[in-house]
Amino acid sequence: MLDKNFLWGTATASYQCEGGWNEGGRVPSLWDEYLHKNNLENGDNASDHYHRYKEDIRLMKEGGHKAYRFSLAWPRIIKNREGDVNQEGIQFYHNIIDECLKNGIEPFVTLFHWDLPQYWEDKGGWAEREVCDAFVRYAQVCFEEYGNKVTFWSTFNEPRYYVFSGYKIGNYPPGVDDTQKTIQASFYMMLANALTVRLFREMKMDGQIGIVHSYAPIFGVDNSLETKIAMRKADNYFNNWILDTAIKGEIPIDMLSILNEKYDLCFMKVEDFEAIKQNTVDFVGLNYYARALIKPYTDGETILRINNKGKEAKGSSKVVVKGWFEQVFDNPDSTYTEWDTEIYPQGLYEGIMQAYKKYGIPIYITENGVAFYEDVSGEKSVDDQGRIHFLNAHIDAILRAIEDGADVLGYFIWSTMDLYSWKNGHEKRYGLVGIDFENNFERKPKSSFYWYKKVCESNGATIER
Ligand code: GCO
Repeated sequence: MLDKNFLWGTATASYQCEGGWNEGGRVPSLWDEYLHKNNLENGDNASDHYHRYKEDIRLMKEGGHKAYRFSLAWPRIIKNREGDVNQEGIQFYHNIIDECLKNGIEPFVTLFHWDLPQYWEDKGGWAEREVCDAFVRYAQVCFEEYGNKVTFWSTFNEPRYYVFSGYKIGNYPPGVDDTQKTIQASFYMMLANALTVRLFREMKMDGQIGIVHSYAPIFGVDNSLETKIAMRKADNYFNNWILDTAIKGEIPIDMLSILNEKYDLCFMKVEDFEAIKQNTVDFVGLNYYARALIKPYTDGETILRINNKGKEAKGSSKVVVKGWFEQVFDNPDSTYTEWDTEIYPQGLYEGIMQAYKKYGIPIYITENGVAFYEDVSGEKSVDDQGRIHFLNAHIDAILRAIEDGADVLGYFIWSTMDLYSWKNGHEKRYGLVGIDFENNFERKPKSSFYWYKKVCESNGATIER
């Protein structure tokens, strides 16, 4: 039997759901700047959660949810590099947290889900130590304000994804391919994680602090030695760099020595390593969409982003990171979502078992879900049986892992409602609740919403096994 305190919930991120981008004293984030400048579809209004959070939280309650994972927007809370606080922004999150508590929903708060204030991006963003220190000051404001109401804190959402997309692959802002900066940004985020954990302990906060990682459990195409070596390198790149560092306080040494051959690591100070060693997290949040299937990369090989239908892949899960590492190989025998993510629930079971054996700390599955193209404009609600099937299989994988001894304490579906998807606009719909973006942001629960309500209310007993 699942523990009665298991946290069933859903998740969002501030930039992807709030809108109100220039309201309430919010200053621009790097995403506002980048999307506006490049004339790309943006999250100016997103899901209009800024104005409709009460309705959204009421729906969560109606849906039987026990927790809500969301992020605080740094650009709403801190006005400038001097650290001046924006009271209106502070109040907005008090309102959200209070509304959750009033409705019996546990707030599960992320401090950073990618919306760095543009005033820090102007100073070089996460590749600079100054930003790392500024983050800790921002965290302190949040702890002081919300500390007596919030039990679950996460420092970062998916640092690996943010850093590599922005600094190496270049498909997210700042949109460059610069390995030296990639290393600096990764390091400073992990240092900021440790310094924030230290602050949390020093302030004697009544709660727990963790980190949320985009987890890609590693599988090999065969059992050869070459593949095993490739898998280890890929694991360092995909997972260990974040997980070993945050949970064990150790940056993978084989990765550092490879990087040291070509790049300048002198910016890493002895006291940084000490801080990382001494300040590790209480829990880990794993976001699971798909595994990484690895085949060794031969230098000079042409890398194609091809999906199983022979077309160019849209999904970022198949983007190859040449150099750091090996290739993520599309498995032609697998099934894929409409957005080209491989569907592989067994990877979640195996990933949890591996992570639990290796780290032994409590795990929350902080994101899991599937995107479809859906038409929500009609009178009838969307009958998303494909999503129900997907979620059922993944929750089953989690329940099996728990039965086999893993300490998984909560599960959050991505996403609460349809959102703005980074660079994919509003077409990529993950929500249990549909949003008619064209029609006054009307909220329209899909079949999966009612299905999940039963799962939450029965504490998982309605999952088909
Ligand atoms: C998307 C992505 C995101 C992420 C989330 C990561 O399509 O935009 O899938 O929604 O899942 O922001 O934490």
